Amino acid sequence: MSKWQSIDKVVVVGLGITGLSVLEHLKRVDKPLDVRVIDTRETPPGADKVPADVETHFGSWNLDWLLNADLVVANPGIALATAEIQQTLNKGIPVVGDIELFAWQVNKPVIAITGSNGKSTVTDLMGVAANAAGVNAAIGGNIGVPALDLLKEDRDLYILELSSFQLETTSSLELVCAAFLNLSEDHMDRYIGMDDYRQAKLRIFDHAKHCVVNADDRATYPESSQHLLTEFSLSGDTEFGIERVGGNDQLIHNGETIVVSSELALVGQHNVANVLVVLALLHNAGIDYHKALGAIKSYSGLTHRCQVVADRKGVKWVNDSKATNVASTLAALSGLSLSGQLYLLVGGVGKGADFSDLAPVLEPLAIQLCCFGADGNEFLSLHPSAKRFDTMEEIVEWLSPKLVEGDMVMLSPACASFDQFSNFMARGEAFTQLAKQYA
Ligand code: UMA
Ligand code: ADP
Repeated sequence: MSKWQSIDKVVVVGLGITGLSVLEHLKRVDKPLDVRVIDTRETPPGADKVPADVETHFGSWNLDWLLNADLVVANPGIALATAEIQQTLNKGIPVVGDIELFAWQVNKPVIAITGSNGKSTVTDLMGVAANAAGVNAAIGGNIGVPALDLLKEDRDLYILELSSFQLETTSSLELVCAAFLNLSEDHMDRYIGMDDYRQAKLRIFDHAKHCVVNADDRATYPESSQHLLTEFSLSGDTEFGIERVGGNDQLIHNGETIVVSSELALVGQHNVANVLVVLALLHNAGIDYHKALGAIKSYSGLTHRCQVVADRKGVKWVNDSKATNVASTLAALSGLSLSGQLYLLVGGVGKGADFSDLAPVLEPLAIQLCCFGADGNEFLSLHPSAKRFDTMEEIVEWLSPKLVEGDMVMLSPACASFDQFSNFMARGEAFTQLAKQYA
């Protein structure tokens, strides 16, 4: 029986690229629906693209519309705990997200990836690897392409990056395999604590045939013992793991060396873990990873993740704008070896995080900590060098005359960007422009 049988009135909450993809999808459902859109923003992104026959309510909630709907489809930026959404749920009206609508429609295998860090890298590399192995695969979800848009083209495999926000409103997504990469503090302005955040992420395993979990981070394991687990680790003896030989990591599957870390264009231990996950996902999806090894080795990563954007006069400028939490900044600092000084740019929207884990890692480094943005003050006590600025422009203007060969200027802010930029890409591009101007 079609999920749509008893649904006539649909209210979409939140526009943006998700809301627009939902509106398009609802047009493709094979029954006429009465569709309305609420967005609490006065001029939400995408407002000019709403079809003329869809009624809109912008700038506030419309409880009357919500409480008279048969189905509410919420943007991932809307927390289920929001009072108006709670009232809707209390009346027995289902509230789902775009990923749930995707689950209702999709008829091809789906792989999904969640975790606090590394989701986009693993998702993108999975897409590259699956296609290299001859599978017609598409990637989407939190990575920036709404999942429903993927269904406009016929593919043999869908690979989704899923945020905890998206998983909160997803309950029937069947997966050939799912990976939970790691768990570290993030989005503490949305969740009531780490367990609440973890439980949202664990929903990825609810209908997954194979579960790829991180043996170095037990928080990634499902609570029920009924799941088929595939473990990966950078330290233990697991199905997918590493053996250190002469300073090089050999990436191992069941004792067999698949690839050596020095052959990978990706750098850093965290990326070795990401590649292990990709190998595990390919294997569990029945895709021969040997056919993808060339593509995996030459994959150099996404922009805005530890990306060298200028390298002049012996000074490297590194854009790690996607480091929006403490663990990702720690990953960027891990194993960093410099002959000169590190100018580290941190700050933005802290999302209620505790930044103190950075202090012991910063302590032994030759570092100048440059703090900016809304929550820049939160970093001032982490290192004696910490200095407060308002903007990245001010920082770069101040530091550029001091740079000497061997130094590095790195934006790895441990914060979201919304105080000063529309998103992390805009922040990374602004940094790249400054690097090009001052390098
Ligand atoms: N909002 C309102 N009122 C509304 C609706 C939304 O104030 O009525 C606010 C939300 O609180 C939120 C923002 O608007 O701050 C989100 O809306 P948006 O228009 O930016 O959303 P989309 O463009 O549809 O983007 C969403 C995801 N955004 C969020 O989850 C916040 C994108 O992830 C995702 O790529 C896209 O769908 C496609 O799936 C972004 C993100 O920041 C990259 N994700 C978080 C992260 O990675 O940490 C989870
Ligand atoms: P996400 O989509 O989960 O935000 P990304 O792949 O976009 O993940 O990377 C976000 C940030 O985290 C970047 O700064 C990147 O260098 C860092 N990172 C990538 N993979 C990992 C990992 N496995 N563990 C910790 N940090 C990581």
